[in-house]
Amino acid sequence: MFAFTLLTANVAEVSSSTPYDFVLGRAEMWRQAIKRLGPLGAGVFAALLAGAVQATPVHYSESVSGDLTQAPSAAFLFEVGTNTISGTTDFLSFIEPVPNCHFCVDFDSFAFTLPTNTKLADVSLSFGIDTNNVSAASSDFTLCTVMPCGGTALGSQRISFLGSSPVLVDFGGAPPLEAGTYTVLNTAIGIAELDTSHLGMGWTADYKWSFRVTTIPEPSSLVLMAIALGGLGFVSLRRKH
Ligand SMILES: [Ca+2]
Repeated sequence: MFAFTLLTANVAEVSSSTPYDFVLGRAEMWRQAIKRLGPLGAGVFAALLAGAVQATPVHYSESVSGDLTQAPSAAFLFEVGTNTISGTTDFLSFIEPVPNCHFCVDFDSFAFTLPTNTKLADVSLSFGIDTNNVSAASSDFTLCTVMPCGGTALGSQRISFLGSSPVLVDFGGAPPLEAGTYTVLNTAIGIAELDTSHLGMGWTADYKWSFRVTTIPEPSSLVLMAIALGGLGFVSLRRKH
């Protein structure tokens, strides 16, 4: 955008049939296109430029890329848009020991980074659950600024998987969050057994986290955009005179 402005500012000094003329021709083509779009033309143009350089949000699925661990080992670099983390969590209790599993638990923790000039606008969790002989099924999630969370919790929230889905997760009012690295720690999972003599009681929940990340306009970006739009106006005035 900035280079484009410098070129248009030299319009009166450049004679025809130079390499500059080709670039200026393209600039004039864009100016005319924006003019035809009307007052919103400049905004549309800026949005198209921003979209052209925007990266793709994260979409992580345990079924494709592997199980997340209780001690957070996965770290995701989020991008502007809705980033999703999906998987399965469970608490299965067996009164009679079965091979490799008397109390089977699956905690899922992870870390994420918000790039510079972005913020985490909101977080939601959707889920579905299968239960067997339980009256309660829940998980506690804690938001921290470092891994694995020692003494730096920003907030926590208990999610009942027997409640309605999705849930807006605010971790005790922590979001919106500025750029940085954070951890979502699955700190505990709960169960209430209806009948302790029952074999294979417990619950299994499929879940999907949705992290909506938005852009924070940089003051310098706003200045550059104003200069660029001023350049477009400069070209227009020179053409008229
Ligand atoms: Ca899992």
